Amino acid sequence: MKRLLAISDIHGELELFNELLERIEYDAAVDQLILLGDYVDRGPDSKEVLERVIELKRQGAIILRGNHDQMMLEAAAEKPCAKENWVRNGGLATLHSYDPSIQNTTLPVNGIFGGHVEFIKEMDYYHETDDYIFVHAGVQPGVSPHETDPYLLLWIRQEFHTGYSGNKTVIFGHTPTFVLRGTENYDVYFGDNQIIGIDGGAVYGGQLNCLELPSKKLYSVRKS
Ligand SMILES: [Mn+2]
Repeated sequence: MKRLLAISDIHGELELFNELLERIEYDAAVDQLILLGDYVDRGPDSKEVLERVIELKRQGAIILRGNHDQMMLEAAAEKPCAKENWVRNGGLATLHSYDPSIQNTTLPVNGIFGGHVEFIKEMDYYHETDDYIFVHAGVQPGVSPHETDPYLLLWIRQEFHTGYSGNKTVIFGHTPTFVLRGTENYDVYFGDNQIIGIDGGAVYGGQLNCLELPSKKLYSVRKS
């Protein structure tokens, strides 16, 4: 059986991401890699992570959208307040990965991302199989992902974490597992309501996790 390999919230941490792909011995010919979004912001190498992700998509990986990817998209589209909102959420680190000379006060955005904005626009909000739903933040309890406001798929937290009771297991990132637990534990979180949180808070000094399915085997890397 094909291995499903889920990774989330890379946040510009290219070195950790590459290290994790090596650790899991990812082979595009036999494995299905699913990335759950938030490739950019806060970490040092957002541009390079997106370049890597583009390459992985070409080889067959499923690439989902996160709220940070969405914020970058909206900033690039010059939506009102979008740049300020993005910068408040770690977007300046992403801008610096494209152009180290960018100052907080000027924020030129248009045109510096090359094809990356178009690439983000192609990202799906969720991926559903017979057994699983893969999504960045979660789903609205009682509502199919197809009928859910995409904003919630990118941003939902508590309502999903405590309220989900569907049959399919939901694999998600967005809320770091140490927050889900309320303890300093960055491992993958298995809720008793069929939810599995995999964001190990790598960019906050935690770890980058990979969940292998259906085996539920776990892998993780952290900064040395
Ligand atoms: Mn997120």
